[in-house]
Amino acid sequence: MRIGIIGKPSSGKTTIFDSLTGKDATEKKGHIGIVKVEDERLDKLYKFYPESKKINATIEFVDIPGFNLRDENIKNVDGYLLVIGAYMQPEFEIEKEVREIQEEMIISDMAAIEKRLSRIKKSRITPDIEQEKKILEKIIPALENGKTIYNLGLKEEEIQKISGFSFLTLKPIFVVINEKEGRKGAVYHYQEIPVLTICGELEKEIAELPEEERKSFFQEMGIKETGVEKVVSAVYSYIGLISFFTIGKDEVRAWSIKKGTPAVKAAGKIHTDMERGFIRAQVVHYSDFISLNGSLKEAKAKGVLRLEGKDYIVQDGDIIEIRFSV
Ligand SMILES: Nc1nc2c(ncn2[C@@H]2O[C@H](COP(=O)(O)OP(=O)(O)O)[C@@H](O)[C@H]2O)c(=O)[nH]1
Ligand SMILES: [Mg+2]
Repeated sequence: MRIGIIGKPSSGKTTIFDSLTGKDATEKKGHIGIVKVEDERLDKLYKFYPESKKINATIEFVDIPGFNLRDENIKNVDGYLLVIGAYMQPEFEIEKEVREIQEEMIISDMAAIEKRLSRIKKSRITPDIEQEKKILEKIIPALENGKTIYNLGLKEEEIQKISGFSFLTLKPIFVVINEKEGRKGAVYHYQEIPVLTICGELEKEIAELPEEERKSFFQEMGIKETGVEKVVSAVYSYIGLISFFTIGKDEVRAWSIKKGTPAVKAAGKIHTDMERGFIRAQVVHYSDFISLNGSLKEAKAKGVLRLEGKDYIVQDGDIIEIRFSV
């Protein structure tokens, strides 16, 4: 999962990026930062395998300077965090700022579709191309009416079919209001788009504190949730992500996938060989595993450890082992 941070100059993109990817970022290279997704369940699973390595699920954030549609980073993300610099402008309109960005994205997607359709006109129509054409022709009127592809309610297989275009409006947008200190607590709404309020400067200071000091700082300031926690939980719920786990003596690891992902695709997330040579997924749910004190043997005896086929829809909290052969 990769989220691009966009917005006007000086809105606070880099400040927010630093606060999200500060000390906790496992890796930080220039304007890309990888952030660990905290999960208590993973910590509990790790206790059964203390010799192993604990690996959290991650979200990548990209600080995108300026909104240049030719910037490859703009396309190469799964969603956008649009920063609105409320700290410097007491009056701001979320709707206007979102619309401005969306309109540019719509124009860009529209141009890509028109280019493709005029190519298709000149080529031999195979059933595959016919199908693609149908989807593109369904998208056009929506874009013309100022709607995004994301809100069009396309089926998963239709989205798959057009994934090669990297359409900008197919990606979700989150709004972050970069608020002045002391003005926090305000609640904003904009249609169905999640709007988070973060005080960038303050969050950046927090991110720079050593771990031990952060807790007491939170208490003093009355902060319940940090900016990172807010953003990560918004990304998970709005994009519809769930986590599954793999456990063993080498590593205990959390993986994030979209709700509704079949076992064979989840396997592919771990390793392409596992998708290619998929045989079965051995599955036990986290809650069963914990209530049986981490005993896979007990889980098997109780019938909660089972073998599932490639179409099994992975559930949040499933602990999975892939049987495969290549
Ligand atoms: N007072 C205040 N200053 C901020 C805040 N966020 C950013 N700034 C300042 O505004 C300037 C531009 O911020 P920056 O994050 O670089 O904006 P970018 O151009 O969107 O990346 C910097 O000098 C920041 O220190 C904020 O919440 N409060
Ligand atoms: Mg910047």
